[in-house]
This record gives sequence, structure tokens and C-alpha cells, in this order.
Amino acid sequence: MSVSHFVIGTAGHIDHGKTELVKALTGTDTDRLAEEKRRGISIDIGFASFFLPNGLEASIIDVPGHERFVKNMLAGSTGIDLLLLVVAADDGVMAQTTEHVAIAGLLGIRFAVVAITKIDMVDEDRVLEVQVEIDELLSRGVFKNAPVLKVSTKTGLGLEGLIEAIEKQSLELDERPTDLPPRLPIDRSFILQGAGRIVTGTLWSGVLTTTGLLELLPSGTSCRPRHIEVRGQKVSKALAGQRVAIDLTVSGPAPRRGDFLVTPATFSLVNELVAKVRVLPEARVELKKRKKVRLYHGTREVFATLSPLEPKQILPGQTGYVRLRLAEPIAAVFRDRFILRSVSPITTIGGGIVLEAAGDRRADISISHLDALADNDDNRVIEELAGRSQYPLTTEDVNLTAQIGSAATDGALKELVDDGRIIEISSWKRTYYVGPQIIDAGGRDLRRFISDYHHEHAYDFGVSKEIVRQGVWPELSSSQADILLDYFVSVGIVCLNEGQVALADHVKADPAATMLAGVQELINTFSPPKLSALAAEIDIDESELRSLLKRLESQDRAVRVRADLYFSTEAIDEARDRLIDYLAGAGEITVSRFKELLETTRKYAIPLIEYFDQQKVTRRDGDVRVKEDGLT
Ligand SMILES: Nc1nc2c(ncn2[C@@H]2O[C@H](COP(=O)(O)OP(=O)(O)O)[C@@H](O)[C@H]2O)c(=O)[nH]1
Ligand SMILES: [Mg+2]
Repeated sequence: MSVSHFVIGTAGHIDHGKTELVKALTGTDTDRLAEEKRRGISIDIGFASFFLPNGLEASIIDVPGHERFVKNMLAGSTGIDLLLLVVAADDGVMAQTTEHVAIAGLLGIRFAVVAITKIDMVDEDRVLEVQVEIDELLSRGVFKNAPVLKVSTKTGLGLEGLIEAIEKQSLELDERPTDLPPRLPIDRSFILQGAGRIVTGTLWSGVLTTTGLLELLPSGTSCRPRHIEVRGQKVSKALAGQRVAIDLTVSGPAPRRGDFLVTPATFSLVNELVAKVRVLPEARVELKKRKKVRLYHGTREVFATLSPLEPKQILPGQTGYVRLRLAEPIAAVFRDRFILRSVSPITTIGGGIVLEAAGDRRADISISHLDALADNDDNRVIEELAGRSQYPLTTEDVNLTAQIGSAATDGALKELVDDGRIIEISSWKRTYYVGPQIIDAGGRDLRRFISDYHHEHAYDFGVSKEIVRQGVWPELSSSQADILLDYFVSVGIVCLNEGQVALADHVKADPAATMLAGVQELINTFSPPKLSALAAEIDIDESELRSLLKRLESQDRAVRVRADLYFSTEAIDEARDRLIDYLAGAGEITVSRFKELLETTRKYAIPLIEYFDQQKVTRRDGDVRVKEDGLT
């Protein structure tokens, strides 16, 4: 895949010619601070636009090489696509050459071009020696195939070849995901006369536009973008992987380097990370319990306390899983990279990749879970994340938690569903994904819960959805529980009737069916017994009888005429027929005539005739009833 824009970051020891090389390539002097000009060294990061002959547009971030300014180098190196490693032919590989290469590897940068500078100052043998040093340095890591070019900014020798090599490498770069929410680590924040507050950074993911509000993290300050610029041009939107300058109206504390600019409510702050880390072979520390470290994430530095999970001690050159307790919250998500440095003296220890980013401490972390998350195979990661989620996830949820673009997520989910490794649930025209274990466990819990309920309330149809949610899935939102419930209805484990959930086989077997039929028979008369008598007759208590009657009513087999007075639907239909027939002939009817008509007593005739009034079959007119729609 190739890209339309990308970011190059310089790297290398102080005085090796990084800034001079950027100037030779772009015409821009990145040492913009007065102090930088006076001392002739780079202190902070500098920026230059770089238009390549093949039409590609790049931005160059020039970083300081001095040991004391590695912190600034880190702020500049986050989010770069291609490393421009500069090694001076006279000095050769030096301390910050090695350190910068290690940091770039840990930040997940995968492509590099190496420039041996100042070749005008040495003879050819020396250049060959330096080339050997570089090969040795890079042979261990991801940059082992990086092209090495010899240049002099003094004579201009080799610059064309360097540009060609950069063009060639750019064809290998991957587009950054634009279908994830935008996250911009701010590397500069300043007031521009006549404009206002400007922040800049390399957009990690997503698309930034001038519409809507943005949010600064960790402060939570809301702000409104007024203009966005990419390489000095006003744009309506900036894409992931671009250098961005934004003119912001901020209502609150001013943004600072280290802040993230995001869309509101898309990223949460976390206080704890579980991560896979690598300790550099040249680091002279080992990671042990409760080690205090400096953590660099995005453009931010925070203090953290690190404790290894596995192995218990991580030695130089080793990798392992650790838990990091952060002194201040950061907006980190799965797969974010970070660098670790010691507290004092400040040296680079190593770095890692975030596997779990949590607001609070998670107690139960299994190593096999971390192994799956640390895998480079997206399918395995998605299976682990979606499969272990306690609730059904949408494709967008999976995108976000896996930090993978939507096309890749869709493909992976389809394969996993086909293989039966993830279950697909459709509910209310949306599709959700959940792991087979969650479905198995959920099905078991649901069955047990409803079955217990059926035992205790044999004459109820089932149990209300709300009680099921609270009893089986107390930790889920009601819509999440509903999605699972819909699934169990669709696969025939439970049935749902007017908000009541019952086990499917319970409804089929209907253990109360005979009982129901019995009650129905007993009220199939114009003079049904009192509830207490009825209950005694079939040997159940009154509350059970009430549920049976309610059930009959819900099945249209009984009619409740008054509190505690039920007739079978058949009896009601018969009474209505007789009433209508009589009125058709006589035109009106008294209660006592109606009583005779049904061969019952006033005790039943009065509630029944009032029921028919209510049903608009009859209308009271003094002492008599007339047909509601008829004229006397
Ligand atoms: N002779 C010679 N001097 C160079 C070359 N590149 C850089 N320099 C000089 O080396 C010094 C350090 O360069 P600079 O770009 O500031 O180094 P940085 O610290 O890596 O940014 C400056 O005095 C440059 O003029 C080169 O190719 N040939
Ligand atoms: Mg410099």
C-alpha cells in the first residue's frame, strides 16, 4: 500500500548534521529558537514541509540530538512513519545514534533511511568503517534492510540519491487508520499574533474537521476548532498521518504539549496499564516489583510505578508483561506504544505496547489472555477481545477496542463467525458479536434462573424481563441484556410473551395445564364460587389461584369482571348472546329479568350487567338497561 502524505522524523547524535540535512532537503532552517541559533544546537523539535519530486508531500520533524533533550525528541518522534537516521562520517555511531534507533523501534516505526553525513570531511576508508558500524547497529532490529546513503550538505554530494531512497521507502508505508476516532498528541501550543491559540501535532488516527467541539485530555477542557492547516494550507479536514496546526478557541486552561486533542467522549482516561515491555540490551537496569519509571506516551511524560507480571524480573534484552500504575491519568488505548526511562539519572530503559488500559486495577489477568492480545495476528486479537467481552459488541465497538480499521475488522469478524469462534447476533436490525463462552454461560445462567422461578411460581407464565436482567445480567445495561435475551429467544431456549420470559420447554410441557383447565371449568358458570372456595376445591392457595386466573385471562380463556370475580370466556359470551337476544325482542331489561335469564343470583347479575354497560353492550336508563346503540 502507498500513502499520499507521510511524516519523516530525524534521529541521530548531536552535531551529526540533522538540521543541516533538513535545510538542504527542504530549504527550511528548523532551529527556530533564538537560543538554538546562538548555540548552534537544536533544543526542541522543528518542522519543515518536504515536497518530493514524485509529487508526494511529506513533513519532516527535526529532533534534537543532545542527550538532555531526548524528552523533546520523544515528543517529536511519536506518530512518524519514516526515520531519517543521520550518522556523521567523522564520529560514526555514537550514544544517541543507538538510543534513537532503539526508541524508534520501540515506538513501532518500521521504516528508515540512513544518511552518512559529512563525507567531505573524511576519506573513503573511514566511510566504509562507519558503514560497518551502522550495519552492526541495525542488524538486530526492524531497520536491518534500511538503505544507507552517503551525503555531504557542504558539497551537495549524494543528496539526490537520498531523496530517491526516501521516495522508494515511502511506497512501503501503510496509511494510518482514518476510520477510528481522531487523536492528536499536541507537540506545540502557542499564541499567534492576530490569530489566537494554535496547537500542532501529528494526527495519530481519524479525521479532524472544523465542525463540532473538541476536547483536551486529560483536563477535559472543551474547545472549538476555527481553522485547520496542513503544511501551511487551510483545509476543511486533516487526515491521520498528517502534520496539523489548529487554531482553537479554548474555554479553560490552555492546551500544553502532552495533551491530546480528541472528539468528546471517544477516549477515556486511564490510571493503569497492562503492557508488554522490552528492556533494551544496553540498559543497565532490571525491572522489578514497584520500580519507579518515567513513561512517555504521545507527547506526554508521566511518572509510573511498574511491577512485572511475568517474568517476575525483566533483565536487559528481555521482554515481559508488566502492570504500570500511573501517577496521572493518560488517554491510552490498546496497542499504543510508550517509552520507559529511569527516574534519575534519566536513561532510556525500554518501552512497550499497551495491552489493557483500565480506569481501575484489574485483578484477574491471565498470561494466555496477554499472549493473545500481544499477537500480531488481528484475527487472534479480535477473537480474544470480542470473545471475552462480557457483553455483545458492534463492529464499531470491535474497531475501537482492537484499534483496527473497519475493513480489516469486518473481514476478521466474518472469518471468526464462519469458524464458530465468535457468535453473531442480530437484534433490532443491528449486528452484534459475542464469544461462545459468554453465550454458553449466559444460556446456563438464564435457564437456571428461570427454571428456579418456574418452580417457585408454578402458575405464572414466566418472569418479567426486568427481573431477568437484574437476576442474570446485573452488570449489563438493559439494552445489552435485551440483545442477549433476544438471542436466547431466537435460538428457542426461552420464549417471550408481553414482557414475560419463560423457558421454551416449560411452556410446551405446561405443567399447570391441567390445573388451568380445571379452574377454567369451575368458572364456566354464571355462579362461580368465591376464590377461597375455588382454591380449596383444587387444593392450592389463593395466591396461586390468582396467578392461574391471570394466566387464563392473558390467554383469553377467562374474563375478570370485578376484583376477584372471574367468569370463563365461554360463560361471558353465552351471557352476552342471551342479553342481546332478549333486548332484540323486548327492547329493555331489568336486573331481576337478567338474573332469571342467566338462572343466577343478584350477586352475579349486577356485576355482569355493569360489565356489559362498561363494554357498551347495554346502557343504563333509570331502572332498566337498553341496547347501547339502540333507541327505545
Ligand atoms: N563539512 C560538513 N559539515 C557539516 C555537514 N553537515 C553538517 N555539518 C556541520 O555540522 C554541524 C552540526 O550540524 P547540525 O545540522 O546542526 O547537526 P545536528 O545537531 O545533528 O542538527 C554544523 O556546523 C554543520 O555546518 C556536512 O555534510 N559537511
Ligand atoms: Mg539539530
